[in-house]
Amino acid sequence: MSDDSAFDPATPPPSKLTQTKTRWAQDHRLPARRADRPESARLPPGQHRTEDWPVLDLGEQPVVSTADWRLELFGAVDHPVIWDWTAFTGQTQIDDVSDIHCVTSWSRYDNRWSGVSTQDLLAAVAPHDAVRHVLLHSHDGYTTNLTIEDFAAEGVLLAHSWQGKPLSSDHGGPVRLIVPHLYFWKSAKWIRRIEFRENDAPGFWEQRGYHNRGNPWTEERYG
Ligand SMILES: Nc1nc2c(c(=O)[nH]1)N[C@H]1C(S)=C(S)[C@@H](COP(=O)(O)O)O[C@H]1N2
Ligand SMILES: [Mo]
Repeated sequence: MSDDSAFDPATPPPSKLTQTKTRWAQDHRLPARRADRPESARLPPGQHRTEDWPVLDLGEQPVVSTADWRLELFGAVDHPVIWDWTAFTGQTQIDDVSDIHCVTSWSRYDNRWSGVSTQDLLAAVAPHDAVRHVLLHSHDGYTTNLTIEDFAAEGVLLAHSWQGKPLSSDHGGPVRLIVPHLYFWKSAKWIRRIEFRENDAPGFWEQRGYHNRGNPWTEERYG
């Protein structure tokens, strides 16, 4: 958008949602936007690149059919809801390509995720103004916490597919969260409930010495 149009009386200023969608549209014109970065700017410090995709979790890998799958969105919101598979797949669907950075030091490039953006999810539940944090609850008992800003960030989505195929259950299918700008422990597999909160509550690894935020670019690994 040019500076001129901001002062054109015939063009109303775009709403926040329109600005967000415009940004997505621009990003999506570059299918592998993170691949445009020079290699030195793409791999966070202390990471090495891997071609395969390791499986890491607490050891219990719940198998949930799409028929039984439910996602509960609750807490300090105007519109709490429980989505079944039909409701979830009926939401606006997006694709996003991003890199994985695991705190155990592997990174995997160019993962194409499909699912529902957290921005659209937030528009559906309408969190109260006082909401500052999100706590994710998974079928294996795992939890992890995010600020509302990190949850709402660009590229964050509830993914049901990877590289165009349904996400396998060892990697958290039917649905996992993907938070590409933080270490991968924030990307909860087998997501079951999303809780909107005014105060923070550390999750499973955050209670056990992992950093509360987990920014790979500043190596927020432990402590
Ligand atoms: N539900 C659940 N989600 C989880 C975990 C877990 O144990 N349970 N482990 C986290 C950690 S530490 C990592 S590194 C990634 C691993 O995801 P992957 O097995 O698909 O590589 O999942 C994250 N999400
Ligand atoms: Mo991890």
